[in-house]
Amino acid sequence: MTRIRVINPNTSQGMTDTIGRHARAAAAPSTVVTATGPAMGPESIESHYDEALAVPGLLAEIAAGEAAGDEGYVIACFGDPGLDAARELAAGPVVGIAEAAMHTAVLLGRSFSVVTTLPRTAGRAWDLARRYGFADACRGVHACDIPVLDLDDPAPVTVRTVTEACAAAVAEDDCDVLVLGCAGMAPLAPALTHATATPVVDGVGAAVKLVESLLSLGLRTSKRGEYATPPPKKYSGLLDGFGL
Ligand code: 2AL
Repeated sequence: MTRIRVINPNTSQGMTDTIGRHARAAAAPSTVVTATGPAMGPESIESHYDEALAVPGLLAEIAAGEAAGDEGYVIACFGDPGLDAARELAAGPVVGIAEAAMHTAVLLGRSFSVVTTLPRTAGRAWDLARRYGFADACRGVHACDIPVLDLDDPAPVTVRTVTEACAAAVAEDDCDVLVLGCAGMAPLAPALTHATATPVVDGVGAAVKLVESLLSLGLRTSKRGEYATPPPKKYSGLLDGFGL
């Protein structure tokens, strides 16, 4: 049995439930998926401000997972918020959905485009493509202009808008693969694959499978250097209790 904690870093319970269902569908029968969300933070993450303030709650969920015996973690938000800090805190592997989706996409084709939510999130997607070494493979980042919470139990018009954005990305960029830029889009992946005749990678499923793979290979985050446990110190004010 493998225990994976899938953390939705925003506080939308509906989105946590959707992510949990999707993660369990992707997971092996022997994997126990715990889908959680933070007790504090923004209800959706669609700005740098949201992202920064989502990280303390996310790290508290990593700490809770360590206490509960979880062996690996998925950060289920496309900005991969707090990824480096989470790797410092957790003993087991931590994978973000953007890095999982982008790494998976380049195994399926020579190029990919990202379809994301609001236009203001496109810069972060580009930053991550560069960080992970995919600046050449990433042909474009296309925003649907849909707020994150509209993707939870989406209306038909929302599904239509995402489908049109995916079709436009393929037509304009001539990309081989599409990457979904929000955890809330995960349930749409099969229909979008069909509609665009293009592989559509959802990062939630990809990250669950990557964490399972790393664990089954006996691989863990290196604790030799930058991802070693941070030095103990006092944290104060609202962050009282975060000191290690
Ligand atoms: C996201 C996501 O995956 N979850 C969230 O709150 N915001 N991504 C995005 N591009 O807006």
